Amino acid sequence: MTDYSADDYLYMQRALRLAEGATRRAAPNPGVGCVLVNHGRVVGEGATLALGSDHAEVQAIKDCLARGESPRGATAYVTLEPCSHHGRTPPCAERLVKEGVARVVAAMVDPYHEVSGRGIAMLRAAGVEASAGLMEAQARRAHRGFLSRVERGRPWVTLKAAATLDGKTALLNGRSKWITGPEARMDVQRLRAAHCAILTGSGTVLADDPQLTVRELQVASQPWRVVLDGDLRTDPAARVYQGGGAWLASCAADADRLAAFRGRGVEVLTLARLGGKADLADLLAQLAGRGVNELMVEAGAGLNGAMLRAGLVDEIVLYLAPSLAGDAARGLFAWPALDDLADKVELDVADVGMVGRDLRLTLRPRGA
Ligand code: AOF
Ligand code: ZN
Repeated sequence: MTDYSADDYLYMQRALRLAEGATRRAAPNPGVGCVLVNHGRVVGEGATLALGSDHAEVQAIKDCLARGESPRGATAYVTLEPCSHHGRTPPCAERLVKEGVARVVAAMVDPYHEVSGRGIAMLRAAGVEASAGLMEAQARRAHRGFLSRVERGRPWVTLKAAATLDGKTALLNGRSKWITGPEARMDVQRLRAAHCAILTGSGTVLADDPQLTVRELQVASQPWRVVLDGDLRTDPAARVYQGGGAWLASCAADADRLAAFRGRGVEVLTLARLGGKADLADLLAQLAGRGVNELMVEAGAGLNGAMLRAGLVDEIVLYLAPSLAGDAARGLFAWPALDDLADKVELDVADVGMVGRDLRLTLRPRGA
């Protein structure tokens, strides 16, 4: 166990903040943060750029040199173990050695099979004092999407829902617009912008014809939009399929109908069936295979319920409007009636706050 100083924590905290800002642009790579400290001063910092471009360590070194500072003898704080492999870029561990960095403090070991401890070993072999484990829990949070994809073979899944205080999302006639206020809707835009892909179901596309794009914020690229439509009930002219970046996930094999989607630039993912329904685990595995680290689910009660019951939801962000819609309205999560309250789904509240006039709860399925 390495002993870390109060300063070590402070600099790692700074690296973690850099990491959080880089997550989306770096995907499917982890958005790593790196801070270089020499003689008690920050002399360089950086975060991972887009895929194929510089890793965080190289950015921090370039920043250091651009400031006219020296990385020689410095300590590098990185939120993930420096890589040891020749991937799209040369190994960061090698570069740190070459620049004369004396000490490397990593928040965690990189679970990616090409690295997994070799970066630290490479540094030590070259005489650099290297350790991993400072603020690991925070780093696991910052890199949750990458870690989920590498360790579990599926994206980190955040399910977003908006409901009245009595848990209703729509009237029985399907009307569901404007449950929450403008601030909550803006918050949802920010949430979308932080995700690699947005998943919805055929029911939502048929009922609401949503676009599922980021519109109120500037983004370098739109998240992919994924529609789960097992039986091909949606129309290729639906808004979600327009403008590129849309994927259709279906079990259907109707070549003509699928060709109509492909003709509009929609990519088709063919899913296995499980108990007559599209296999959600297969869907998530395929999304991971396409580099989706973080997936946001914005769907109706059917898909919400199925995802939750399948144990495929990591976090729920629930906006609750201070209004009531009454018993005869649609709920958030559909599944068969329970006979025993012991079968209820238990959640833990991770965070609660207000957005405008609405409540926002962040919830974690217990045991997830
Ligand atoms: C680092 N620093 O900032 C990041 C790392 O094939 P490449 O070159 O794009 O490398 C991808 C792998 O490198 C990725 O899967 C992960 O294991 C690691 N990411 N490593 O030293 C960084 N983003
Ligand atoms: Zn690297």
